[in-house]
Amino acid sequence: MGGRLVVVSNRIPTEAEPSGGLVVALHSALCAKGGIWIGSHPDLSEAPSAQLQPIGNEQRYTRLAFQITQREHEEFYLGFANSVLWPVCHRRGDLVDFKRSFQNAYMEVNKRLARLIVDVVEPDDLIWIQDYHFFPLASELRKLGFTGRIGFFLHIPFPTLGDLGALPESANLADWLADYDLVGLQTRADVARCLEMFRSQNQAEVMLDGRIKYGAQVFSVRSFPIGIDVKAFARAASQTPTGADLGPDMRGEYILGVDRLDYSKGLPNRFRAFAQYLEKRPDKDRRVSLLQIAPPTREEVMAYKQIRSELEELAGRLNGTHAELDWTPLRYIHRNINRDLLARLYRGARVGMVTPLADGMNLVAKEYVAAQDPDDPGVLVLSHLAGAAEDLTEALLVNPYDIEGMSDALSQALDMPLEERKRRYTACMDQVEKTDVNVWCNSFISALEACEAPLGWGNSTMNHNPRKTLKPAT
Ligand code: ADQ
Repeated sequence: MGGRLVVVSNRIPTEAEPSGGLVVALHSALCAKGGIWIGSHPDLSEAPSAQLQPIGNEQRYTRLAFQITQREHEEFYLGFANSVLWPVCHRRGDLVDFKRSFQNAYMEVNKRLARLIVDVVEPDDLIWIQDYHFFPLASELRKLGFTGRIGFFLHIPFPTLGDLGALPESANLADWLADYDLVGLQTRADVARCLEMFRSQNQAEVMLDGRIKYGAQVFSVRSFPIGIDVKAFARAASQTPTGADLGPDMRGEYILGVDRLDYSKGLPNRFRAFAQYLEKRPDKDRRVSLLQIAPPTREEVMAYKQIRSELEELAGRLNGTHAELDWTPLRYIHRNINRDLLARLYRGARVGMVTPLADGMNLVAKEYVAAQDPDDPGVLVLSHLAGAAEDLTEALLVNPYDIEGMSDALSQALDMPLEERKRRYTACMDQVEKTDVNVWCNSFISALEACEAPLGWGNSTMNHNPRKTLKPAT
């Protein structure tokens, strides 16, 4: 089937050979199919230009950047995307900070981007839009006359009907999603919540083949669990014998947490569960430490400032209570770590602790599994509220609100016999391999290619080069 792949994401990679599982998978798909990657570039000048700007020297596909202004960064990115949509999708309606100007900026950026995109796409291109920054982008492209196939993938949880009530009426997720041909979500539970939203709408009908009819539109909602580059991660983790180059402090037993410093990641309860484990541990001579790596993000947003100071207070109290002259139980690092070192830290950790309160998938859980030594694997303690728990059922599943339960799971993981560790690791690793990042990327693209979308441009009076005659939306 013809047609180029056109990927749209909030940020565009600027390196020639980008790193990070998702970015690498999209880069490989674009190299194989040819096409365009469109995203915002943080270093472009302040005023948005009238067209997308080519960046980089990549020969196999084109990278095109758009600009957002400082005001748009505050109102579109930090505002509507990360102070409204992010908390709504992560079941934290209490943290929603809504202003009309945020929603206006969100719509303006999506409208402007749609106008820039129609100038570079062809009718049989496949457009694949990534994530919550661009929910209304298909609607804006349709208004400009594009009727080719458009897919959307949501990386974060699909909100419950109750949580959707925190959105303003004019931000109608159902209207926005119905303009896609294929809506991809992380898990089967996300699909169930999305269908529940459509079932609550009068004009929606879930058809016998599973597609949704919404007014005149027919489209599909399916789960495509995202994964990692398993081989690359396992290779990086096994390059150095466990602990050998990690410094003297890392040779003891440690529990590892790796998360962006986000309130959805459940870090305060993780610290509390570890403190409780230390209080209750049967063998007082056993010095297990917790290494928590948590680089700050979105620091301008109040809820992120608050979580940072809450954690600093908890960490200080925990170490003040439990540290000894020659032992610090909690090491808490606010930095990004080189990925090879990260892989070795995963491999050296007796326990990988991944306990978000809500998470679309959680790639750290999969990276921890992929990095283990098959002959002496560590144990993954995983929140049942992470998308990853839908398939990694042989991890030690915990409720991240139950601090005693998590503290018990830590004891169980640290004392687990080798045979049980191997059995659980093998089952988890099977799943991680089955749903790696290339499977995710290729299965989404094949499903989008298989969608029957009328090709061409909406207005039949626009014939041979309709794009030139399209009027920008007002
Ligand atoms: P995130 O919320 O960012 O992703 P996650 O899936 O765990 O969460 O991915 C984080 C990535 O950043 C991992 O690859 C991890 O190794 C890396 N990382 C974290 N801290 C790091 C550090 N200090 N140094 C280096 N690397 C670090 C969103 C959704 C998730 C979904 C992904 C992909 O919130 O639910 O799994 O997108 O769809």
